[in-house]
Amino acid sequence: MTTTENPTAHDSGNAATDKFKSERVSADTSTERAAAIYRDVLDAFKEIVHKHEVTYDEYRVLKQWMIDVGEYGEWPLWLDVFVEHEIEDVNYSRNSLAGTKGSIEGPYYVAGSPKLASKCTMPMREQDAACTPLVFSGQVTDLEGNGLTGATVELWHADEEGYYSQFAPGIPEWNLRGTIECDDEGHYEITTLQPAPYQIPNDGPTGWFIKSYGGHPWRPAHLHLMVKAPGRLPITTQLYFKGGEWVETDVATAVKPELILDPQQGEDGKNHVSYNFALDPEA
Ligand code: MBD
Ligand code: FE
Repeated sequence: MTTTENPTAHDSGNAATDKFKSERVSADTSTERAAAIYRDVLDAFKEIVHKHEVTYDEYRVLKQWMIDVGEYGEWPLWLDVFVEHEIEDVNYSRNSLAGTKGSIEGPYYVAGSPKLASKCTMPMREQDAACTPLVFSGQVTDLEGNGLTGATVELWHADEEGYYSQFAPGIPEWNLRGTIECDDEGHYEITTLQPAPYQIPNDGPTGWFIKSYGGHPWRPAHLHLMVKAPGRLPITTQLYFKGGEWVETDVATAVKPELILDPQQGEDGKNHVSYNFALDPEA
């Protein structure tokens, strides 16, 4: 089934799972806290099972589906699409933070992308360069709008077909991924391509899950960003495009009104947009 021309959910799922597994994670959760969370999770299950009078057939389908999600390597995908936005909300969108809003990381971030100058073009192939160029400029600042020295902007996004490098075969390793080193005042000017709406891999169990409730697998066109500066709280976020398809009904529930760009076509035929990132001080 697997061909190089048509990457499958199995390919991208397993690549995301392998990447995730390569770093062992841990959390310093106390026994008391674990007990409280465990009780609430099981209470929620109990309420749902009783409310809907879940049948044995449905229970067995759940078991089978969970096994399938694991075998397709789709836990990073499914969790980041359906759960991560709530985790992000609780942890980064608190009232005490005043800087640029965050959004979910998703399953396709890779640390260590090539360093690029403050004025740069993203690593891309000829076929990417044939798309409408997007010139994305701005400044990384503190909460008062002062430029920050030593800031970096990590950018990653899908190609025109909706594939991310390292998660689909046949794409150069760092295609459309880069770590932009801003100038001494936090400025950057990045030329990339205008991304297209994005269909999450849906020929596997996550796709089956979405079909089972009559949903759609689309995310609006988006850029992924991680912005850092010394002494500042880093942010992970995404930017979207005004009026774009699926902006109102993102399958991953990750759009925020503050994160929508409105690029304008310049006389050079390229789309141009400016966006600044304000970073909160480190806690
Ligand atoms: C993506 O590109 C993405 O951004 C998310 C959140 C989930 C799946 C694929
Ligand atoms: Fe994405």
